[in-house]
This record gives sequence, structure tokens and C-alpha cells, in this order.
Amino acid sequence: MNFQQNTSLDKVLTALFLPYKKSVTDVEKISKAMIDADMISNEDEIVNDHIAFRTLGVPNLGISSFEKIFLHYGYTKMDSYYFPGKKLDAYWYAPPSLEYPRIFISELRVQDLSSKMQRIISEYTNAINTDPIDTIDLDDTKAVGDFFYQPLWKLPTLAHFQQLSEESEYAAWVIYNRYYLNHYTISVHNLPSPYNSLEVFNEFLEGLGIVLNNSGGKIKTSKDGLLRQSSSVAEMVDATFAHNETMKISGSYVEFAERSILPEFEFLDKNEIQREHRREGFEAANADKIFESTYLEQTSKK
Ligand code: OOG
Ligand code: NI
Repeated sequence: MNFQQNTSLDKVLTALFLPYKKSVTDVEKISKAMIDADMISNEDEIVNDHIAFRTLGVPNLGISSFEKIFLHYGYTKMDSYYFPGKKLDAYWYAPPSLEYPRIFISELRVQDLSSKMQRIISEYTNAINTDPIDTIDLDDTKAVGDFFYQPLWKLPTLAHFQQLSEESEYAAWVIYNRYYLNHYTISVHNLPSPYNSLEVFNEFLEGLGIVLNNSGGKIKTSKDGLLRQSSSVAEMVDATFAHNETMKISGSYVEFAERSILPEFEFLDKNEIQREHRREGFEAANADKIFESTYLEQTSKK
């Protein structure tokens, strides 16, 4: 992450990253160990492949609302993905220039849940009659930064959180965590050898005590073999629900991506390789398993 506050987009990304880094202690643990192992000399040298957000697909919320922030900052909407089992839709967004991370935004298909779940969700969202994004000045980086962590609906009850979890752990996560940054992603291919291979980097992480998501295997590989991804299991956070009830629930996590050089650029010299020469985009089958980084089956391994 580059913390030079040069552009408005830098300011927004920094405002997003700092609360996330504070709550996900694995972030700093990994950066420090990477410095100690001479992979990088400071955290700013880590190339952030992408960041991800989760949303609820109801009127005035969801992707069509949330994406306005990043479209305003010059991002371009790219491919869509559909996850029938998890009842999710998603898009990825290409940044205005290559030094910025890609963005992955998913949305719960609330209309596909049981009517009981829909009733619980609407208890929180039905008071939202206009798009909350339209109330902020998108040029005001402070207002945008604050918006990500601002409550948009009342604090959920623990009972509702638990009921939602039974049908959709994603729904429960969003009802509590809202637009909290879900993960940032270390570009493993940019690291010095041998750490630029996900196998080696994962061993390094496990040596630090980082627990990896093993749903579908620790390394998720795209059909073309060129995009490989791993992730930590989410950090557990102390959540305070309505009526001051508390419970430890899943917060956010860290992802690790290795993008290989596209076959048409394999003739290039190593030092000529830029981001545009590597595999772009995302892969639905990889993403489907990465979502589970916040699911109980994974977090209970911690
Ligand atoms: C996003 C999971 C998908 C990827 O890179 O494919 C993903 C989430 O957990 O919200 O991050
Ligand atoms: Ni991701």
C-alpha cells in the first residue's frame, strides 16, 4: 500500500486501509515478517492486487449504490460473476491507472433467500428510502473515508445475526460489518524469488502461525492455471449487538494472489514484465471458496 497522499484516490484508500489494518492483526504481522525476511524494505512496497467489499442486494443499497464511489474515482466496471450456491452476484472494477488496486464488489441476492430471512434483513434496511451514497459529496475524501465505516442501519440483535447465519453466513457478516474493508491482497508474483511462488509464500505464512483457508485446497487455481489465490481465515472480532449482547464473530482477512505471465508475453525479459502482461480479472470458482474465509467452518480452525 502506498501511503503517499498524492491523489484523492490515495486518500480514500488510506482511509479504508487504516481501520482494517488495526482490526486485522495478521496484516502487520505479515508485513513485519516480510521486512525481516528481506522481501520488502517497508510496507509501502507491497503491491495491493485488489480490495473487496460485500453488500446487500436491496433497493438503495447493493452494487448499484456502492459502486458509485469507485466509478467517481475513475474505476471501470468489468466482468460479472454469479455464485448460485451462496446466492451472490459480483463485479470487478479496473482502476484508473495501474498503480491502484482492482476492486471486487459482491452483493447478496436477498430475493433468493427464504421469506423469513428477507423479513429480518428488511427490518434493518427498509428505513433506507434514498441511496445513502447520494447524500455525500464524492469529491470530499474525508466524507467518503468516513462513509465506509458509518452505520447505515441500526445495530442488529444477536438473535437476528444467528438466524441469518443459519441460512447465509454472508448475510450475517454484512448485517454486522456493513462496508468494512473485507480484505486486501498481497501480489505474491511481485516478491523476490523464491517467495514469488504461492507454495513458498504459504509456507512462510504458516510458519508465522497464519491459518489459511483450505476450502477447495489452500491454493485456488483458475481454469487457465494463470491466477492462483490463497487467503487467511478471518480474524475474530468482539462484536457488540443491540441490548449490549456480545459475541466473537468473523471480521476481515488477508488474501494472497499470484498472477502468471500471459503466454503471449512469455518471450519478454523478466525486468520488462509489467502488470498488463499478467493474467487479469478474477475467477468465479476461486472466489466461491475465498468467500468462506469468514465462514465458521474456516474460522473455527483458528
Ligand atoms: C470476496 C471473495 C472473492 C476473490 O479475489 O475472488 C475474492 C469476499 O470474501 O467478499 O476475494
Ligand atoms: Ni479477493
